Amino acid sequence: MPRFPSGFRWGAATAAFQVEGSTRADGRGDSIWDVFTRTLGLVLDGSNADVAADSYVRWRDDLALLAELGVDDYRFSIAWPRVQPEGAGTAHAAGLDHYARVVDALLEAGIRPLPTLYHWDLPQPLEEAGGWLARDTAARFADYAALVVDGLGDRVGQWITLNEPAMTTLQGYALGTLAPGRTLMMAALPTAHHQLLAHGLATRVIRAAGDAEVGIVNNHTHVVPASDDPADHLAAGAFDAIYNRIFADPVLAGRYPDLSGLGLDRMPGLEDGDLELIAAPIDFYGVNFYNPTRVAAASADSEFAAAGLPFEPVEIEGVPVTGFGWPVVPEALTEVLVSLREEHGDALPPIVITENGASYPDEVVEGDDGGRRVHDPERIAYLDGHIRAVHDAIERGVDVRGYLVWSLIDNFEWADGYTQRFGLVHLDLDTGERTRKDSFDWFRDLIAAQRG
Ligand code: IFM
Repeated sequence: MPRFPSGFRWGAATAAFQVEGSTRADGRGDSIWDVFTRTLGLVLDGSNADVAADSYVRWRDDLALLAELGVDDYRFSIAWPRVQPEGAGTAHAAGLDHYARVVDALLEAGIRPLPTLYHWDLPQPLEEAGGWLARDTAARFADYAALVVDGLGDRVGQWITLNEPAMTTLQGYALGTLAPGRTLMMAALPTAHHQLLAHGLATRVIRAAGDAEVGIVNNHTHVVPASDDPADHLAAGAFDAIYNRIFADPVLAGRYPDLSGLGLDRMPGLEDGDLELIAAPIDFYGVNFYNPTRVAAASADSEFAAAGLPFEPVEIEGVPVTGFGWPVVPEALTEVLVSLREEHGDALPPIVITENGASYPDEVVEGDDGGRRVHDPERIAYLDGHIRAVHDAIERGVDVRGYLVWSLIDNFEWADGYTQRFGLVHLDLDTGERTRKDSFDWFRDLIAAQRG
């Protein structure tokens, strides 16, 4: 592995709903995900996150694993329904106290807490009032952010506002494959703008409270046209707009991309002054990356054409795939990073890779010492390739400051339940037992070697 610049930060990530469990403990309210998981047939294996990795209870075990890995940063998220069970009102002390304990213990262990304020668990009462379709939800998010920053701001020096607003808009409100399970197709677009507005309002709250750093996390894919056919290029441009640019351009450049390929002349929901708020300077830009996407013009008889969409993702042939069937193409991460730099130049804030990783169907076996082991060479190869891809981007002039593996531990993979395992640590779903995978040892050794 090539050497990264000194000061480069290594870490691991999780999210509240995916690991915490204890969904009814200490007065936590329902989120859209509690309701989604209770609806028969929406989660692949019929599971829920009532226990998940039990991290609300076993957080000290997770902390011990992080310390053993030797990470600089731990990215976790704060559950909005623990802080405001009804999505409004004063801070619920028991909820905030939990995160205060976690943050204090991380700091004591020399690990920097990197909390995300919103990783998809919208309080259900807010969904019933319109969810992210309602502009008011952005204001509610700013109120919630103020409570959290007031409670933890003396100890937290870096905040992430939102995680992957694209997935909330596209899968949550357009396709219905994630909570809240709405199938509004193009009518879902106001949720993109309202989430970005929420980011802008929360950024203002964080700035007003002190000198903590702030950033947002977007999921990026490298979009490749399926052929040289101009129709495929147009389709790829439209896909790039709806997946990457609608969420990145307003934050990084204060404008929405050209939406004409999607049949729109302006972003729905946009009001005067919004873009100035959304584009307020941030201290870092979080990139989540998993795979590239090959895009063709929608064929006439496809479900995409039927839904009025001009594009259709098509298979990338001849590359390995993850357990999810996602193509493994590490160079695509370099391309995403270099393109961001080429497009935004010095206006691009330092980048942190806030998530990268892969699911594989891991199995626990008996190790040479009679203990439990998980051999996951494919995950090691995936991580190795993508970390090298980040290094290549740095060599090509991109200012990348950190890399966080998704995920510390196997967890509730949303609508796919527990069928996909992303962890460096294996989770026994019956007992909650944690077993280090080979990738855990590999990442620990990589961090140590980079420091040595
Ligand atoms: O598990 C998710 C995470 O919550 C958001 N980014 C992608 C991961 C893998 O699907």
